[in-house]
Amino acid sequence: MLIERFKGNPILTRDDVPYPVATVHNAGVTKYRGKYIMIFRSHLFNGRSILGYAESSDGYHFTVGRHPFMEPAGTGIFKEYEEYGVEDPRITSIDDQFLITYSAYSRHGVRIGLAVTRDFNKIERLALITEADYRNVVIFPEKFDGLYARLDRPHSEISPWSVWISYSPDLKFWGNSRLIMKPLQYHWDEMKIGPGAPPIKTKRGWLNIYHGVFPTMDGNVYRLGVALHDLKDPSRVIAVGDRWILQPEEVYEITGYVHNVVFTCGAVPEEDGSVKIYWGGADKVMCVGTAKLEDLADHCLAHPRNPL
Ligand code: BMA
Repeated sequence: MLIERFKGNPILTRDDVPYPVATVHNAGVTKYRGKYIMIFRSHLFNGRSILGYAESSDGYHFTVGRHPFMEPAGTGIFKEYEEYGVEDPRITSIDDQFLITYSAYSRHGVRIGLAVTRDFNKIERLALITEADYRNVVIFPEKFDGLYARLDRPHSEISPWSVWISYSPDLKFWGNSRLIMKPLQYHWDEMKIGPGAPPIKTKRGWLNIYHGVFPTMDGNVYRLGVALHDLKDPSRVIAVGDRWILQPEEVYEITGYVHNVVFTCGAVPEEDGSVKIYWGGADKVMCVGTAKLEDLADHCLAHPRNPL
């Protein structure tokens, strides 16, 4: 097993939240001042989502903040595009600040918002950084030739749900976009793939832990896979591991708000070469497991497939 599930899973449920929510899932996680900070998604009882805050000293036992962290904006352009809710946050630490990307839902579709914080107390919405029909934007924690880089996942009928890369000088304007990874027909991720956790730097390349979806008669199954990107040029995918690294197996992954889902928005690398991978179980609870970064890189290289 590449990923060892924490025995105390699920680590966070709606019962841990001091305000009324139906779910706790798909959380971005990072470290700040020696603490693990988790920004999680919750469905309200009207089916729309908000983001909550939790913190932990060991990465396993989290305490939830008394109030929501982010709710749909009340003013300006963000109000118009977040009307239906904010979802699936990813956190990247870069330049002494934390960048939080999130899906902004509205009557115009889904696009990506970018908020910035230095202390998880004061948050500023910087920009809406995609048009509609984008989800799953993860920003690299380093710049490349002076440019920020992100993986994202636009959708079109001709080339459905594939992974692209884009660059930006200022986090607001993004370009030089290119498709770099596609779903593979009749494989576990044949229907959709999308970036999961913000990429993690290892000696052998950037690890991109992503999700893949397979359609079945019983609905879609969400699993996790991993790909390795070149350290200097992340648009170059060195290898995509052909086999999944995690699939719904435990009761809290098989049944919940949406059945058969493991979905990651965050993973925290540790100094000992391990990584804590966080995932939502069945869109209802938060889970964690550990893996070795070396093993994940080996997995990509041992069973590689063509990214395109
Ligand atoms: C995707 C997103 C995720 C969710 C997944 C499974 O389309 O909505 O937030 O975890 O479906 O329901």
